Amino acid sequence: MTTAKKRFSLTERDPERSLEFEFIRATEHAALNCVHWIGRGDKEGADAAACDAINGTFDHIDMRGEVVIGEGQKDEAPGIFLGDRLGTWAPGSPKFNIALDPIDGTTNISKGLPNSISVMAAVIAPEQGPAMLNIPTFYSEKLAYGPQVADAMRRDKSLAFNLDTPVEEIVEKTARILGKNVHQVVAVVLDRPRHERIIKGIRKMGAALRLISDGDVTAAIAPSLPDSSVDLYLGIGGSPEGVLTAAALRALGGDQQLRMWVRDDDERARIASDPATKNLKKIFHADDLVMGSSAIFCATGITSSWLLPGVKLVGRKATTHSILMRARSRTVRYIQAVHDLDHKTIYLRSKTRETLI
Ligand code: VTB
Repeated sequence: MTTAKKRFSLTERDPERSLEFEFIRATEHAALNCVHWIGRGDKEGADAAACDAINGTFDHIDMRGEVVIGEGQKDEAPGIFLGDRLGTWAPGSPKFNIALDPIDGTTNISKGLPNSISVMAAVIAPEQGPAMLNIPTFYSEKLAYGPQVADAMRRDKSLAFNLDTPVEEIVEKTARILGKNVHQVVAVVLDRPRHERIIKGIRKMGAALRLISDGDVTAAIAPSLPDSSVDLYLGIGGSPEGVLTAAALRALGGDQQLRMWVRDDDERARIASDPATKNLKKIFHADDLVMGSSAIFCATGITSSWLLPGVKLVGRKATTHSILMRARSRTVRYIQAVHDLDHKTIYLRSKTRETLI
């Protein structure tokens, strides 16, 4: 009797273990619900469909989820925002802090381009304060690299680099750490005029540059994936995306340096009263952004990326590819699911009953 009770209490003591699979359902449903928006030139339509599915899925899950990092800050698009509640909020149900981006890469979806995912991170809510840092600036400078580089920098200070290091030196040190020639180092950068200096530096060194149009969560995780062939991610991108990336890196073992980047005087004035602005110059690492030992990261591919293949529709079957990881155990699960669209129903918040996709 006592033994049986103990066995069941594992899930009670560690609600991540069972709820993590509900998170995957939410991103799967978001991906499935926005698949018909691919290529239709309507970012908002796709985003609204993804949010509807995420909200609808959580409306049936007993948990108390508070969104501590949402979207909308940057795009002013439809979204799930800071302070929103996910789950039934049944009394006594597990309490989580949640960061999410129903779609990272809405422009890519609207154009039918690769590299879009539905992504979220969750951390068991601490007694005090959020478990994930809500960065008040729209953008941050980012520099992400894999576990081998992170470990080498910790061991040998002469190999270390940071956001202030000239890009040429970053590339050269990365090559040295990885035992590669400089021209074999692969660096990913968002294709934006603000990155002219970084792009020039990478090209000058003869390293391999991969410019992307949007979606830097997958790009910043890529160096920590064993088979991505990407070594570095550099540049200025969305701050919430940086925190989502940090949750993944806590489970994969790589790292990301992040520093707030103020766009203009209007933004400086807008955030002036935010206590976080005392850290404007600080370089954060993954474990400063996502704190504590409990962190779940999950994502489902919508269109294909370094991280995940996109949704594949063949006849009445849809195949989704997702990744689910926990920082505590460092387990990385790849979950491929085949959905029979004649039978598959999902909950949408906009509808009162389960609907076919
Ligand atoms: C960044 C990046 C995102 O949009 O925020 C980018 O982090 C926006 O950059 O992953 P611009 O404002 O310069 O267009 C994404 O690529 C997609 O939301």
